[in-house]
Amino acid sequence: MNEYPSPFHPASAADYLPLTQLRQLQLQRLQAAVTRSYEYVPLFRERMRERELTPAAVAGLTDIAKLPFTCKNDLRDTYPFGLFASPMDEIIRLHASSGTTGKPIVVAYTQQDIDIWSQVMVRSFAACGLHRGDIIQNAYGYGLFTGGLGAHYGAEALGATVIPASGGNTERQIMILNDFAVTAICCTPSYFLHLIERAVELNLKPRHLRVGVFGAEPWTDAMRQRIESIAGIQAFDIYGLSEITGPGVGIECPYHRGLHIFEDHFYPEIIHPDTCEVLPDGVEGELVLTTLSKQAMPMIRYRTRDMSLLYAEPCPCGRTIRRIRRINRRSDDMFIIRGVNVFPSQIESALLQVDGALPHYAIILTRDKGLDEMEIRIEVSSDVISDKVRAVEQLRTRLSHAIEHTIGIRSRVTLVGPRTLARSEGKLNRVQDLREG
Ligand code: DLL
Repeated sequence: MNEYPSPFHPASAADYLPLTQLRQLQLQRLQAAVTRSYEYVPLFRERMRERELTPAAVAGLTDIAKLPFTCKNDLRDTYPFGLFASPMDEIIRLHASSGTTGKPIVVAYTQQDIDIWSQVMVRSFAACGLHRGDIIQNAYGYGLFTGGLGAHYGAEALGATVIPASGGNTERQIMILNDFAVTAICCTPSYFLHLIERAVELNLKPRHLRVGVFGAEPWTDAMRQRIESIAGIQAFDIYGLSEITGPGVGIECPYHRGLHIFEDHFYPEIIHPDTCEVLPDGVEGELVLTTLSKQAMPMIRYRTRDMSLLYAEPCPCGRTIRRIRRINRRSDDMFIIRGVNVFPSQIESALLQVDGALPHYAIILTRDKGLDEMEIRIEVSSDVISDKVRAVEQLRTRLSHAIEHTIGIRSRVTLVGPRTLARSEGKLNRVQDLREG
């Protein structure tokens, strides 16, 4: 028996707008977003001028196809604040995420941006059946990563009790889950699997837990079944990315037939990753998102590199906002380890800073007791090999520190002799992902 009122939250009304009203709202917001970017973001204005376009070109929603794309490298090239569309004294928060080389990319929020982010998180939690009275353990990392604070503010705005556990320290997480009668948990799916397997081992399976809100990395239906059967909970897939806002761009509803995108704020398109042509519903391609209400850093046609498709048919839950298929791969070589996004080019830029390493390396991803492990095999030059063992050890330590400094997490570094790693004429796949699920 549910002792609390119906999980419907007033903020969720926007999930069910009549389509004509939704499209009208999207068009108005798109026009405002394009005007704002044109006025305040030089890079966007230049690209519009190259195409001989002004904001007046957007007379209908389909005109979005005329607009230039934005990509991660644009954030790198304008690092740190070059794409901001608000003066610094209106920006109340910065977050950061992995860039493709040594520096991260920076994202910014005004008070209104934070409020809208909280609202989409409220709608996300409500779609998972959570409400006032729920006790939510937030095990996403707090810090520059958007997962921690994004879920935190959303849980508070929902009226739930939030426990800012942050990531790591598995035994303490298990103690809190049990002692605080936690009803919902937010974390990456791979971390939850590790957590629940440890809890079962310790005979401490949480008794009150009924919902998991899992995202920030790809996971499969097989993984969902495993999580649900071990933990006895309902597991929901939540999607988002820093450039667009953070978690809460999209979420599953109880039907689990894809992720509803909160498209009154984030307008989705699917394009062919090579030709960039817009693809029809039902056809797989790269997800492109436009922020319709963001002030501090509007993103027009941001290429997420996440591969998905838009479902044409309405969802039985009655929400009118469209759904995308769960994301299971990307159109670039980024991979996610322990919730952290990593580009092989970041590893390359780290090891090139250290003398004695050759730019030949392989990344091997495995999973041990549910936790991601990363080994990086790096070729060393023959002068180092002929030196003493101590010199080799010093090189290994320097490389390991350089990589950790760049991507923020530790890896096992193995040094291998010259010409032992695979070479390729074309694009070499440096990552061997041996993790299951
Ligand atoms: O991962 C935001 C987030 C936090 C989402 C907590 C969900 C929960 P970034 O660090 O910028 O932001 O990484 C964004 O992570 O482009 C996807 O490749 C991947 N990703 C995020 N959610 C999912 C998901 C956060 N549910 C990048 N399924 C995205 C698959 C996901 N991939």
